[in-house]
Amino acid sequence: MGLLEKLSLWLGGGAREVSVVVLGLDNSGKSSLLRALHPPPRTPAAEEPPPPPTVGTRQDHFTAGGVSFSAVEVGGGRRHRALWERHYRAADALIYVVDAADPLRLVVSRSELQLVLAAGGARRVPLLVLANKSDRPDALHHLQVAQALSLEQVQGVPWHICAASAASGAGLAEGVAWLARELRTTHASRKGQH
Ligand SMILES: Nc1nc2c(ncn2[C@@H]2O[C@H](COP(=O)(O)OP(=O)(O)O)[C@@H](O)[C@H]2O)c(=O)[nH]1
Ligand SMILES: [Mg+2]
Repeated sequence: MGLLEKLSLWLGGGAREVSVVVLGLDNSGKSSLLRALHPPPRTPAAEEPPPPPTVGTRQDHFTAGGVSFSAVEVGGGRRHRALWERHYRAADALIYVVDAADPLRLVVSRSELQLVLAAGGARRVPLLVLANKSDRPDALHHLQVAQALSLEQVQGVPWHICAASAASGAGLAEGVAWLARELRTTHASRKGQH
């Protein structure tokens, strides 16, 4: 069973549409992450040739087990911002992918994340940060990534960071399980308001 189908089960089954937007700088591993999550179960990404670099605003979209998944690149400069803003505003959750083995770009990644969160305005959707490429020996510890991104200053948004590897699949189940718990809570409290 793919992780997204599991997510759907964790959410209580049914045909619930959960839209998860995946953002992050170019080369952080968004396409690889989607490939790792994409059903049916695939061979580990490490055994396949790497996905071609995403040019401009290529968008991945698929639905699995009632979970609708879409990815939009943040990279490629500010000119694409309107596009990811639109997707973020419509999303139920955000996965923000960071290349933990690229410390020089963490500052850029932090300011992009801050822009994304600011664009969300009053909408407060769960934020899962994946410190990706944790399989690489030069990868920073996920707590160092959290510090570099100033995650402790993120307010009003439930967030979680975990070490992950889109190449091996490590850490993805933990991250997706956290997301599912948060989404369940959000849905439950929304229902409670009606
Ligand atoms: N070692 C390692 N390499 C990764 C991982 N995830 C992605 N990559 C590599 O990083 C590069 C960029 O990945 P890609 O998914 O295209 O990034 P995107 O631009 O964010 O979509 C590719 O060469 C991938 O094979 C990972 O978890 N570990
Ligand atoms: Mg890509």
